[in-house]
This record gives sequence, C-alpha cells and structure tokens, in this order.
Amino acid sequence: MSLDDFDRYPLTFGPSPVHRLERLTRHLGGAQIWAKREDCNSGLAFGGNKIRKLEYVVPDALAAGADTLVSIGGYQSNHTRQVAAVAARLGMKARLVQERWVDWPDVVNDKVGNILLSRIMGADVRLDPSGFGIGIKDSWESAMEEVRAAGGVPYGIPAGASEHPLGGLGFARWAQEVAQQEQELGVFFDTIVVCTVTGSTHAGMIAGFAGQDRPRRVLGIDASATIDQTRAQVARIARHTADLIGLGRALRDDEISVLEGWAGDLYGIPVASTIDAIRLTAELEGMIIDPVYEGKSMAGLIDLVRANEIPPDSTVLYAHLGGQPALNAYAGAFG
Ligand code: 1AC
Repeated sequence: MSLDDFDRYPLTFGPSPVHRLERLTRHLGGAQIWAKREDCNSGLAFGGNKIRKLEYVVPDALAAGADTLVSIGGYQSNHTRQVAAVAARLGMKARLVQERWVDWPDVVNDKVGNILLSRIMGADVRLDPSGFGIGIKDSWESAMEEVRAAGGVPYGIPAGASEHPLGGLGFARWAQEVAQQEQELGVFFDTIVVCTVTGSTHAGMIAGFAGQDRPRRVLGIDASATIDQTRAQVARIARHTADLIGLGRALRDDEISVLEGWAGDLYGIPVASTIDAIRLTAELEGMIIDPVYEGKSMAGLIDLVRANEIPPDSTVLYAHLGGQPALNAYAGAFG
C-alpha cells in the first residue's frame, strides 16, 4: 500500500505556496528561511493544516453515509473551524464541541475568531467547560451519541484529526509536495520547523519525509506544554502512518524530534517570546501568525537560528499552519 492508494477528496487549490522570508533571514543573520503557507491552501474559511487531513478523512465519512461531522477542540480551535468549512462545502452538518481549553481573559474569547467563523458557517457550536486534553474526550463521544439519538448519522473526527486512523496522511502528502516544489525551485530544505500539539501534522511529515532519499530534520516545536504526551502521540501516529503508506522499515527514534522550550506553562497562553515572534514576523514580512501555535514555533525557529543549532548553511522551511483567525480572541495580548 502506498499513499497514492488512499482516496483523497480534493479540498485545496493545489500545492500551497512556498516563498522566502528574506527580511527575517537577513535580520537573524544565519540560515536561509522559507515558509510554506497552509493559510493560503484553499478557499475554505481561511484554509489551514486540517484541510489537508480532511482530504483523506472525507472519503471515509462519505462512504459511511454520514450526514454530520462531529468534532472537538478549544473555543479557538482552528480544527473545528475547518471541519465546519468542509461540512458546509459538502452540504453536511457540523456538530462542534468547543471546550474551555484555555483560561484566557479576553471577554470575546468564545465569540470572535475561529468560533465566530464556525457559527457563521452554520455549525452547531456548543461550549463545554472541560479543560485541555489532546486525547479522545467523553464530550466528543457524547456529542456523537446525541446526533445518533436525534436520527442523524454522525462521523467522528477527534481533535486535530490526530487520533483518526487516517489523520497523518495529509501531511505525508505534504512531504511529497515539498519534494516536488524543491525540484521546481532548485532548493533543498534540510530542516523543517512545525508546531506540534495533537501531533498528526508533524507525524505525517515525519512519515512522508522518511521515504525520501535525502535525509532532513523535521523539528516539531511543542505548543501543548504536555510534552511527554505530545512526544508519545507524535511517535505513535508517525509509526502508524509510516505503516499505512508502506514505508517498509521502522522509524528510528532520532527521526522523531519534539522540542520543548517555547510553549510556556500552558497550552494556548502566549509568552513573551510568542508575542515577540508574532510582531517580528509581521513587521519584517507582513506574515501573520497566531499566539497558540505558530507564534511558538516561530519563537523556536528564531532561537535555534540565533544559537546556530540550525546552522548558518541550512535552508529551513517553516510550516505556516493557518492559525491566525485566533488572533482576534487575543487582542489583549497586544496592548
Ligand atoms: C488542536 C487540534 C488543534 C486545533 O486547532 O483545534 N490544532
């Protein structure tokens, strides 16, 4: 079995854009930095990384005869916003469990940004007081039960689609796409930097790149602040995805690299380095990143380049995952 043997329901415009971050590169004075932009990958509610995962999940949902996609995340979940968009595109319903994953004081936190977009797209959005957790949640299972009891046919998609058996495939394909774009651009990205929380974006990349001839580092920057759980989840999903796509060998431990140091103490709470990274990227590049995911992975990239842990002769690809709609809910962080 290879990746091409899995059904894919196209939801993206095609390959997502790849471009240099020239002024950021000059400012840091080290490795060459590029970005690949999942925030521009589709016309679905400002895009994002989950759209790629859903391309592989949707055929299974359609085959199951589902009429309602049931998913879960925090109030400002990018994932649930993208599930709502895909449901709208398919003419399905979306039932979203939005848990209080983050104790963030902005009074509009449960009203603007991602959750607002989901409501506008017609999703059945229900707030739930439960806290952060990247595994399977009771609230999500109860939501599926409720849909069933009301005569619907639910299709469950766990947080970030990460615990879904096909959740890693979208980013295994991303790895193929990068290799194709490298040929076109005449460049090789020896280092990939990506934010990791529920794990399947990073895990899919690891599995996808592992099948290519030229080795590279795929650095996941933890933003969960529950590092052991995220490490274990990334490793498990990467190995599962590698099996699915017929890698033909076991992934080594040194291919699975989740770095800590930029998450702060809690998921969803930006720290000084997060805000600095968001401002720096915006001021130098006009590229907008978010306080929950990409601000933290960009802070990691900046420190690793400055410390030469990513050496000056490296060419780095920063994965922009499309989390910026959450910014509206974090106005207080920017004074
Ligand atoms: C946590 C899955 C996650 C989201 O956006 O809800 N990235």
